[in-house]
Formats: sequence, structure tokens, C-alpha cells
Amino acid sequence: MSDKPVYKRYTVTSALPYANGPIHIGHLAGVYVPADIYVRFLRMNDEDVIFIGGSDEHGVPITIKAMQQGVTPQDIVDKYHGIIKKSFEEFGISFDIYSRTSNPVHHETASAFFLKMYEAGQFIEKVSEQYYDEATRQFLADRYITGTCPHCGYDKAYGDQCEKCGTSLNATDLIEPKSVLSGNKPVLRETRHWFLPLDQYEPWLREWILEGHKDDWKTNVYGQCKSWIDQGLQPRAVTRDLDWGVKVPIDRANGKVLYVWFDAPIGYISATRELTPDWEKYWKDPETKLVHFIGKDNIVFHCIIFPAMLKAEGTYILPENVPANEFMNLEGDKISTSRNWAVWLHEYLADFPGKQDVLRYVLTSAAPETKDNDFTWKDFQTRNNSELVAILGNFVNRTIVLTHKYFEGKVPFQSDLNDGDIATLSEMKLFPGRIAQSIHAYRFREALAEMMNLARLGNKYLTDNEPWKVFNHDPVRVGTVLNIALQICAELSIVAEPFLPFSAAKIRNTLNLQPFKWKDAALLNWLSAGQTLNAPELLFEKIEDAAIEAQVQKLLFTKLANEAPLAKTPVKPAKEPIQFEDFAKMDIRAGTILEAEKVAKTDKLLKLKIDTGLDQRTVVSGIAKYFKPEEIIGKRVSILINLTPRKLKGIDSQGMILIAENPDGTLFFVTPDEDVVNGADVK
Ligand code: B3M
Ligand code: ZN
Repeated sequence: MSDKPVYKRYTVTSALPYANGPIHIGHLAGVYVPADIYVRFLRMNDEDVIFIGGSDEHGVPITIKAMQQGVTPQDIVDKYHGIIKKSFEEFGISFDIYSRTSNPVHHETASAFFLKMYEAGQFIEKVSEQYYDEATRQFLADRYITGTCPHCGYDKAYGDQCEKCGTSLNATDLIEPKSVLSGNKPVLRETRHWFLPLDQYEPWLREWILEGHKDDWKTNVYGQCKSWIDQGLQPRAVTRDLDWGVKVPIDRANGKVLYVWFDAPIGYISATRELTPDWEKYWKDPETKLVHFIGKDNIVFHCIIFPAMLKAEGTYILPENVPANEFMNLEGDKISTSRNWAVWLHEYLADFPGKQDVLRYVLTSAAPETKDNDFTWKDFQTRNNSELVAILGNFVNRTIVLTHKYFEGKVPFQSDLNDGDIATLSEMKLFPGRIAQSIHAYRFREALAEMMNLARLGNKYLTDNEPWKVFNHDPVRVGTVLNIALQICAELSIVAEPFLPFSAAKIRNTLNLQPFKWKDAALLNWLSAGQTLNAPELLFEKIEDAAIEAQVQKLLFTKLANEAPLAKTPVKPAKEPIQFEDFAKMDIRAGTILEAEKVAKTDKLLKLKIDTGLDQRTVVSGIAKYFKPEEIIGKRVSILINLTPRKLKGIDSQGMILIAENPDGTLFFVTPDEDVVNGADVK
């Protein structure tokens, strides 16, 4: 493959995260770090590239969260848009624009897009039956409805998708559907919606994807597309009965909005319009390469639905590639916002300030490029300590420190080269091309590994030449060695830039270099003799066991908190609150069962004689099914003694003994401790 791109410019998008929660390592590993590496690399190649991001501020998860918190959806998206945007900035995700779909320009763009398709007759208008909640008087779209997945039996599947098995669902597929709003079983009611007839695009999709992108799309992406297409595509509703979203711009659609997955990808276009008046060339010129970075759960939307929309609209280019990643798990478990099973970026930075590049490095080395992968804190520590610190940091630091020690911080002369020097210099030349090739092919793990191999080459060069042993008898030779080692540092500052932008800048600062272009990476003489260096800056530092244990501990607490309620059998919900006076009216005493016998002609009742400390009285209790009379004689009980006596089967019952009932129906006495005497007050 050649390094030379055939396109004039690039439009690179990254999935718009829902503004209903902060960002975690899964987002970063799957989408934003790879997209950022790609874009930084293209910029260093002087490509005309725009990098588009933004918050997805519509959709049911947002309105549900607002409802749960008693605030407006706008409050929710304002809050999380701010948090998300800040996290991206802190981690050096270098968007040209980070926009949001609640912006007016987006509403206009999405509206116009729909209208153009509508006027060209590209939707099917259909009255169909949808679930409706009679208690709250509204239709239940997508996540407003939950139930059991017909495919895997998971009982918390949503009306649009089962998160357990990943199947995309229609609400009417769910077994035992339930409204999220009222908890009631919804009813079916007729409502009018507009559908994108995806089935009509099938022949075109087959040709465009299954034939056209067989060799250049990742196998995971291609495979998912093929399976969608082979299963047969169905018309898909692009409108919803909701009041949060982009209003459907036709009169008869009063009160309906566009389906979030219709408007969100148009958000890429809106953001570009917001970025530049010259936006059209990034979306309409066939010499522009459009690349979508996404996670695997968004493949169908970016490879099938959005392209069908773009094709239908007619004036837009199509994605040239959609390098979707699989999922990053955390310590063996799927990352989950609702279970708080995640490493949140803002929390990471609070615990590891200044270590953005460490996380970028670890997430790229373990990126889920072809299959799901696991993030573990142990691995994080090892990669930091044995790779970043021991290889990259150590090499750069040794080189700079030795230069300060032997040559007063000035780049020494390169004199006669021996075979080892020549071999090293010619090897150095190969790295930029190899790394570029991997980046062009979206193989970022491989590209990063090559970058580290350059640092390894540097370390080996220093170790082979041992300048610290040579200086005494041959300072000129040491000058040559350190000159070459410094050139490797300079090369590293260039090729590390897409992956580790903060550290690359530190190396440049130390070497007193300006940012380079990628093509300069093959120069080999970035530093001239006599140039002054700055003092070394700390690139990476060892992460101690205690810091890692603290993170593992934090996750352990999360796990315990998640498991505790699951371990218990469901118990009865709490009753209405009462006042203390209500409780204080009850006179409960510790007592002992003296006699017990079955009440004739019933199988439920036992007649008990109880010593209450005040008297011996008769109580009739409905526990005969659970206790044999002979077994309970002598048992300690708690007894309510001031309950108005009542007659049961002709016997006066003068009180009630307290029983604890398990959710499975088994009964137990509420037994006072043995030191508690009969008649003691229970309160
Ligand atoms: N907000 C879904 C997600 O975060 C969605 C992506 C939209 S990209 C146009 O998985
Ligand atoms: Zn399922």
C-alpha cells in the first residue's frame, strides 16, 4: 500500500456521545483516541482535514434521566455536554469543532434534510399500532418501554434494543412489555409515522458494501453489514411520538420529532456548517474522504441507515471507511454506566493528574480493534512501568542527561561512523513509513508498537555503545553516539505526536525543536551540533502498587454495591410512613410458649398458652402449617398484648405473636435474646 492518499481532503467524524453521562475509557479506546491519532497524523501530513465531534442531545435516555432527576432535558444535556467537552479537551482529543445537536443550526439542517427527502417522496407514511401508556397518556418510544427479550430472555431489554444480546428490537417484540413511566402494561394504539424503506436500498447496499468494500472495510464491520443485509432489511420509522428532539417539519406531524438516529448523524453535517462557511466541499465533493470512527453498536446506523439517507438525499458523499472498534471491557466485565462499572475520565484525571498520555498509550496498546479486549489496572501499571517508563522515558532521559553531563547540554558533533552507527541510522529511516502505513490501514496498535520499537532501538544503541564507559578515553566517540541518540529522540518526538501528544511536546521542548511535519520524520538530522538543549522534563513516572490497589478496591466496592441487592430475594416494598405515636401505642412483650395444640376442625390454627410476664394468656395463631405443636413448646416469642381480643373458632385470642415471614413464605418467631425476661418491653 502506498502512503500517498488519493483524496484531496478528509472529513473525519467520531460518534456523538449521548449527553446523559460522562465519558469513560471505553469511549476513548473505541472511538476518540483512534480518531485523534488518525487526524493528528493527517494534519502532520499537511492534509486538509476536519475532525468533527459533538454531543448527541436527543433521544429517550436523556428524557428519562431528566424525568428521574426532576429536571428538564435541556438541564441534563447542558450539564453533560460541558463535562464531556472538558474531558475531551483534557485528553487532547483535537476536534476542529465539538458541537451539540441542540444547536439551532442542527435543527435547521436536520429539518431541511428530512423535508428534502419527504418532498421527493422517499418516505412511506404508515399508520401502525404502537404501545401507549394510558396512565401517563403518551406513546412509548424506544427506551420508554422495557420487557423480556424474545431472543435471549433478558428481562430488562429496551423497546429498541436488547443490551444483553445486542439484537435490535421493535417494542412489539418484547415479552411482557412494561412502561418505564408508570410501570403499567401498555396498550396498542394507532399512530402515524414516516418510514425509510430500507428494503428498497438493499440491492444498492449489496453492491456498495458487499462488493465495493469487501477488501478495505474491517472484517468485523463488513461481517455485521453482511449479516444485516442478508437477514433482509425492513422499513424503519424515522419519526417518534416525543416532545424532545427535532420537530418533524410537516404540518400533519404535529407534536412528533425525528428519531434520534435520524437526526444524530446529520449532526456531523451541522457541526461542519457551524465550523466553516466552506462546509460543502467536506460533504459533497467526491474527492473528500469521509471516515466515521464509531463503536461496534453503531455499525448499522453508520454503514446502512445513514448512507441510505445520504444516498436518498442525493447531494452528499458516502463514507469511504467506517473503522468501527469492538468493545473495551473492564476487569473482565462489560463496561456499564448504569452499574457504574467504568473508569470515568474525570475521575481518572483526579487520581492520575497529568497522566493523559499513559491512558492514551494503554488504551491504544490494548485497543479492541478486531475483538473485545479487557482493560485491567494491572496491565495499566505494567505498560506504564515496563514500557513507557523503562523504554521510552528511560531512553530519552538517559540521552539528555548524558548530553548535559558530558557536553554542557549542547548537541555534540557526529564524527566517523562505524558499522553499528550506519545500521542504526538506516533502521531509523524505516520507522516513519511503517508507522504511516499502519495508520492509513487503521491499525493503530501496530503503529504504536512500531513507535515503541524506535525507542527500543535507541535503548539498544546506548547499551551497545556504553558512552558512560567510553567518555574517559574517547570523548569524540561519545559525541557521535550521543548525537545519534539525540536524533532518535527527535525522531521519537515526531512519530509519537499522534499517539502521545503531551509527551511528544515535552521531548520537543527539551530538544528545543518546533513541531515537525511527518515527512520530516525521515530526515535523520533534526538537530545540528552546537544546538542547546533544555533540562530534561519528566516524561513518565513509575506507578506504585498502592495506586493500583486503590483503583482495584474502588471497583470492588462497586461490584459489592451492585451485587448486594441482587443476592437478596425481592422483599416487600415499604409501607406508608407512620408517626412515632402510632408505633408507641403497641405494647409488645417478651414471652414464652407454655402450651400448644391444634384447634379442632382447622388446619391453620394453633392454640397457644403464653407466659407474658404479666399473666398467662391464650393466643390463637395461624401458624399450624409451619410449626408442630410439640416442637414449639418452650420457644421464646414477642407478643403484642394490647390487641383487642377476638374470637377465633370459639376461642378468645388475647394478643398476637410476632412472626417474621421470608419472601419464600417460611415463618420464624421473633425470638428475644435468652437474657431477656418474660414481660420485658419490646419497643
Ligand atoms: N449517541 C449512540 C452512542 O453513543 C449515539 C451515537 C450517535 S453518532 C451519530 O452509542
Ligand atoms: Zn436479548
